Amino acid sequence: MNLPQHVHTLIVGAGFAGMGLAARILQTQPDADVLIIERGADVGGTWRDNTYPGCACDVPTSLYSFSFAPSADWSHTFARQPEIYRYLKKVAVDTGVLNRVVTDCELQEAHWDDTQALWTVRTSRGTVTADVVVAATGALSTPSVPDMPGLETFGGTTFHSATWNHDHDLTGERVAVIGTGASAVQFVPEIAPATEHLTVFQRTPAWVIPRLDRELSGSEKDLYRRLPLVQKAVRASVYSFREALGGVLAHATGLLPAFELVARVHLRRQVRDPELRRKLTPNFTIGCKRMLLSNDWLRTLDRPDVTLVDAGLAGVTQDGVVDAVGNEHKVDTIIFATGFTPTEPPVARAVRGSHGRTLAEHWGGSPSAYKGTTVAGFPNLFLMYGPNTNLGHSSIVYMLESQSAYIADALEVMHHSGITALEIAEEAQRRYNTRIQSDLQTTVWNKGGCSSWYYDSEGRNSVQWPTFTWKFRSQLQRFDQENYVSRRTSVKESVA
Ligand code: N01
Repeated sequence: MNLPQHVHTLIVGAGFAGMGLAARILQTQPDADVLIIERGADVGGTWRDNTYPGCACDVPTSLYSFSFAPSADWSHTFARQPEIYRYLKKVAVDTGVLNRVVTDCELQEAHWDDTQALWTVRTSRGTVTADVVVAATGALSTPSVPDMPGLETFGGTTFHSATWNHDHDLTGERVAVIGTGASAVQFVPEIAPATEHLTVFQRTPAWVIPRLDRELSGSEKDLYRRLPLVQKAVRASVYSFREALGGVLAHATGLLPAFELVARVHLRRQVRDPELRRKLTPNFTIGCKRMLLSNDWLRTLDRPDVTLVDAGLAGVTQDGVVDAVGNEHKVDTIIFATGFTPTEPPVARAVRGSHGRTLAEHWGGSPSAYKGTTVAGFPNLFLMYGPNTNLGHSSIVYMLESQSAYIADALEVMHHSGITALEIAEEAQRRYNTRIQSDLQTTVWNKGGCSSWYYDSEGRNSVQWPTFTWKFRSQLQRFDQENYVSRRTSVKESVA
């Protein structure tokens, strides 16, 4: 599909967020003037890009899927990456969203023209104007690679877990893995048996609990197909359990020692070496960093052909990695499992608001938004998975669907009221964020004694949602026009 000259609603990104919003809009208005631009060659977002061995969802799939597109085909309670990618491609076809996607089309720059109340969007496939832009680019889409001295001199192979090099055979190689987060715990057990030696560099140990995963039987799948209400009930029960967990992490941190006990027993069962157990025991409250789910990560680290280095990193030589105590670990390949840049999303550097500054300049390293969705100074711009919408316990798809409902409602309000420009009032955004930051103070994410990617360069937690997810949904179920400054023609009228 080619890029038109103008579109009413331009969505950037065809992952869970962008596809979900487009599907929601098309459900009620099949002729809606909505288009998605996608930098990749296909829909699927993070589930298209992350193809590392063992890649799977660490939230039960009954909840980590669209509420409007249940599937009875999942192989396990925690679905694997290939089937989630297949699912998204199928949803794109079934909902008609695929016909609205321009692939291989990367957003390069977008600026707001206040006089015309219009976004001009420059992409790798030409320029398009839009009344409304939605940034659905994902918080965990741009790989972060640490700036390690000497990395450019390394003679072997390097890649990031999110851009796995499938052409490179790790069999019989000495491999270094940097990082011990949610991605590493999934692929390290998969590659360890093939490598000659695996050296895992850990900066901070994480609490790990068992993944209660199981294969879904044929009769279960049949039941879901014949009685969709049963599957709905399962989804509701998983949701309720996750909400209860969220309640503990946010409001009842006194109960967390019970979870810590589970993690300690898991560690004791899987690792025989007491010194290794010591290295793997965190010194912060469980839940402060994302709890990791794995049945084989800890056991893998106990293998004789796997070494855990917790001394920190000093740099890279031509044929190895040097740790902070000066030992050189000779390796053929370095795999970075070092996560992403959620508090510095590249889209923020590309989008320029009414004052001529980019979102990144406006944020100054500390993102904030109203309801994680709109930002003062950036009319007719909506963010999905924006600041303070991330979860440590439940499905981001639930949050994204809440945002979809809010944005779709905003578009309807604009249409019916003849509004050409809509912008959150600065005071409403400020009040909202004061409350979010205050609510975060009592949560494990803020007081659990860890450092995490939830904190931005200003030391502010601009990533986590601080409480139950139903509260987010109830705040976003209706577009609250009264908190916005809206313009119908060229005269700005404050309705705040
Ligand atoms: O990244 P991470 P990830 N030197 O940020 C270490 C989601 N996800 O790709 O803990 C040395 O969790 C860093 O150390 P430390 C999920 O939300 C979802 O694993 O910061 N080490 C850490 O160990 C997850 O949280 C699914 O001290 C460095 C690791 O690298 C998010 O993606 C599946 C370093 C990074 O861990 C990211 O996961 C997988 C440095 N300079 C992932 N910089 C689902 O199933 C970083 N590290 C939905």
